[in-house]
Amino acid sequence: MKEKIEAIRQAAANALGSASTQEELEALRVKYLGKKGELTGLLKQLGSVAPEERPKIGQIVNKAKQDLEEAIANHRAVISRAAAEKKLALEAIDITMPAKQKKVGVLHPLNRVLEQMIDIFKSMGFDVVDGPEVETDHYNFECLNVPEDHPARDMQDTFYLADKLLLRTQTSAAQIRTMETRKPPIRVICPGRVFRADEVDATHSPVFHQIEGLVVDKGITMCDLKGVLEQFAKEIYGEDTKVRFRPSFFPFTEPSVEVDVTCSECGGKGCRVCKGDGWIEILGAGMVHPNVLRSCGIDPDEYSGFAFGIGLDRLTTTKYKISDIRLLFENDKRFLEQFD
Ligand code: 2NL
Repeated sequence: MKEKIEAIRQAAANALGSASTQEELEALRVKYLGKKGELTGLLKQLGSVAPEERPKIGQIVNKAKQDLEEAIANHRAVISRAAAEKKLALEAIDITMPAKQKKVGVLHPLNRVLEQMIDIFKSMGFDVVDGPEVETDHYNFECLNVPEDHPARDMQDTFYLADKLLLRTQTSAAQIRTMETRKPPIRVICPGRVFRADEVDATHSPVFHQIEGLVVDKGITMCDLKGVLEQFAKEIYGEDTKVRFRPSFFPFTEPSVEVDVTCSECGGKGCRVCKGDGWIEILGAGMVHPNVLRSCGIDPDEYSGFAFGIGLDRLTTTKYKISDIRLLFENDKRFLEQFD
């Protein structure tokens, strides 16, 4: 009997040494200590042991059971500690790793330049006004002193939706509405999309963007026009930029001017960007024609004003040296991402 106990004890100790999971431990416990377990079985055989030996043998078996229970409990603790340590090691976070950069969108180059322009004009006291893209002949042409037979009114140049209903060719109409509803002093700019039935090429698109400005008050002169536009040009192109005003013609202004700035690429010496000229045209402007003031109910003998129109697309392409206006409308991410 003693040898049997010793053999089982030895076998159990060996099995315990090679058990590495909780499941294996549990199987081991059942094998030796369960209801039908080997050590439990020994206790049942006590009857066949000589009576004087029984207490001794019983004690030895119980001791073996106790030792094994203790050993299993210890081993259980070791295994679960090892498992917890392994889990922690797997979940460890290396806080010295560089963070993943989340890609966020960037402003479209047109919006970048637009925001800059709005900031400049706001700082000079201008409000931003908005208007519909679908306009009437009345607001788009008639109020602006554009004669019935003017080529701009031709189907070739303007998108008509119906008789006397069209896609605005400039944002002036929004300013006409402003003059109808506000009393001078008026200082507004109106940015927006405009439409012309142009052939598409590197410098023309049937949809493009304009920012028009309008100032109306008592005693407004060409000096105010020059001062505001010169300040604008210097803020957009840099303090060293020179500005020149050339006589021009628009039906809605008299006198009218076109405004050039010294080429920001070559500083006025002449290069590929300015086509050797040294100057780049950036906008058209003039003193608001008395007929336009009159059509909005403003007395031209009491008030005067100046207005200007700036092509946002051309300003953007020259500022960022973009070779083709179509790039602004294709929404190719590879192009847009460059304006980070
Ligand atoms: C250009 C430049 C211009 C205006 C737009 C304007 C607006 C009102 C009254 C008078 Cl409400 N004028 N806008 C003035 C001069 C030039 O645009 O190149 N246009 C074809």
